[in-house]
Amino acid sequence: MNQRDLNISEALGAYFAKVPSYCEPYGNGYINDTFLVISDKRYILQRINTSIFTRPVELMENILGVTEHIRNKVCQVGGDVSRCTLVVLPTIEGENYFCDSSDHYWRLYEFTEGTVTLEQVENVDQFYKCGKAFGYFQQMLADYPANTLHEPIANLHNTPWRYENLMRAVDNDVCGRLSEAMKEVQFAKDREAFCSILEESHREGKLPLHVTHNDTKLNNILFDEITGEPVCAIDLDTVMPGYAITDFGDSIRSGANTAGDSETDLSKVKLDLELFGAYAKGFLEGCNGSLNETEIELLPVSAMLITLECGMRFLTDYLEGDTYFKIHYPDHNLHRARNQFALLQDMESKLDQMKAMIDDLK
Ligand code: ADP
Ligand code: GN1
Ligand code: MG
Repeated sequence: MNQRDLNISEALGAYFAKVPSYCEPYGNGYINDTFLVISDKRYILQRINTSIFTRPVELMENILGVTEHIRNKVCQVGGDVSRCTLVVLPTIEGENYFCDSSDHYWRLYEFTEGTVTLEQVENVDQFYKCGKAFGYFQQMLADYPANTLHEPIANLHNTPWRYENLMRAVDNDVCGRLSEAMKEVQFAKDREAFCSILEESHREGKLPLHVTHNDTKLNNILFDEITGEPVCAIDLDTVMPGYAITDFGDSIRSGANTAGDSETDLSKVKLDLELFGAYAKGFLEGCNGSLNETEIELLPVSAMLITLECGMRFLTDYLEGDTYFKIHYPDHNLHRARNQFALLQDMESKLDQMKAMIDDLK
């Protein structure tokens, strides 16, 4: 039995008095190690990626607080409490997580039965529903005491900080890769002032902090397998205070690109305006009035900003030797950066159309 198996056995032993009949890798998440466990019923067992989430105990505190809050809210309105959010299960000893002998942290969730996740949208309506679910998630947490939340990853969506980080990587050029990326670095430099657009609005008091999800990809929504209706938002590791519209922007960046984020034929990389409009409609309905005038106005800009930010993160990682994002070949991060910048360029050319669509939804 290898070390990995040994740790799984240890984790299973912490949660189950009798060894479960089944435990296999599950899902397509990129961050944590996820397993489907079958014993008396189905469970999701996860090993938290502590190289990214360095304070797992604080992270679990966030998840417990937020899920309890959502359950209370749904209970108040007589909704389906069993599937409205993740359910953290205790170890035999009553702890909310398990730390194994190799210092790996584990947690066990109820398996949310009768649900599916989607890696790509099959139709526009699914993206509308995804927007509605992430908007609703924010609405339910609108009165959560945000100052009690820990920050699991510092500066995750601090775009000016991401820009500075890129410039540091350019100056250091530790891998000697800068000559391959001059055009992309210039692309980011040309947009330096744009990086601060949300921070400036925040300083002017127009952009409030909300409790946000911060990883608003389509596959972090569970859909009912029969009705196709959204059931809940999962993957709550990055929940922390942030700008509401950053969640909107990251969904558009990841879900409304006409190609995948590793596509190297950049002529295929475009913003799908129909998907943009559908998501915006769903998100605004889900938020149900919790966004102010400035936030609504900045929705298109937030999609552009998060796309620029993500491109800069890929580019930084390329220059620093691929230490953060998993890569499948040596230039993968450079190609991802080019892809994001191509998407941004297309968004820039469609800004007026995006704004008109948002105006129509007001
Ligand atoms: P990652 O952070 O690695 O993306 P996730 O928490 O998103 O990990 O989990 C990975 C996948 O596991 C999800 O996309 C989903 O398919 C499945 N999953 C996670 N939690 C549950 C759950 N409670 N019920 C059913 N499926 C789940
Ligand atoms: C990371 O691994 P994945 O795709 O779930 C990253 C996101 C980026 C995304 C880009 C915690 O998420 O912020 O947008 O890659 N998550 C973290 O593909 O850094
Ligand atoms: Mg996920």
